[in-house]
Amino acid sequence: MKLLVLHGPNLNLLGTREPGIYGSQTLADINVSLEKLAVELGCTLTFFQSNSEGELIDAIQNAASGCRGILMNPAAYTHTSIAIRDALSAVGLPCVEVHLSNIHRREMFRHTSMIAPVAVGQICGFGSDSYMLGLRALFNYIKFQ
Ligand code: CA2
Repeated sequence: MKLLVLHGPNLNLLGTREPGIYGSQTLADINVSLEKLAVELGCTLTFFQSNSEGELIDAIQNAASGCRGILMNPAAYTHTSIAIRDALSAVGLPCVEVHLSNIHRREMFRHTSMIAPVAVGQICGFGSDSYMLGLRALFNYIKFQ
C-alpha cells in the first residue's frame, strides 16, 4: 500500500521557530517517525512539502496514479483553499487531515477547514502524534474499507 504524505506551507520551518505552538521536532524528525511506523504497518510512504498551493495540487493529482491515500497537513491552506479541496475531491483518494495544534481552540479563522468535508477524518492537537494517529487511521481505513 503506497500512501502520500503532504506537508503544507511553512511546515519546513518546524523545530526552528514557535516551539511553544508547534513543538521542537523538525519536519525531517516527523518524517522519520512516520517512516518507522509505516514499516511496522507494512505500507510505503512518499513525502512532499511545499509552500506553493499549485505544487500541492499537482502532488494530489499525481497521487491518483499509484497511491491509495493521502495524509495531509494543509497548514494555512486548510482555512482558505477551495482549490486543494477540489483536487482532493476530484482524485477521490481517502485523505486524513492532520494538524499539530488544536485548530479549534485557536483564533476563529482557524476553526474552519475547507478540507474536512472531503476528508475521511481530521486529527488535531496532539503535536507530532497527530501525524502518527493519522497514518494509523488512514492505513486502517483503506485496509478495512
Ligand atoms: O497546527 C497545524 O498543524 C497547522 O496546520 C499549522 C499551520 C497553521 O496555519 C494551521 O492553522 C494549523 C501553520 C504552519 C506553520 O508552521 C510553522 C512552523 C514553525 C514556525 C512557524 C510556522
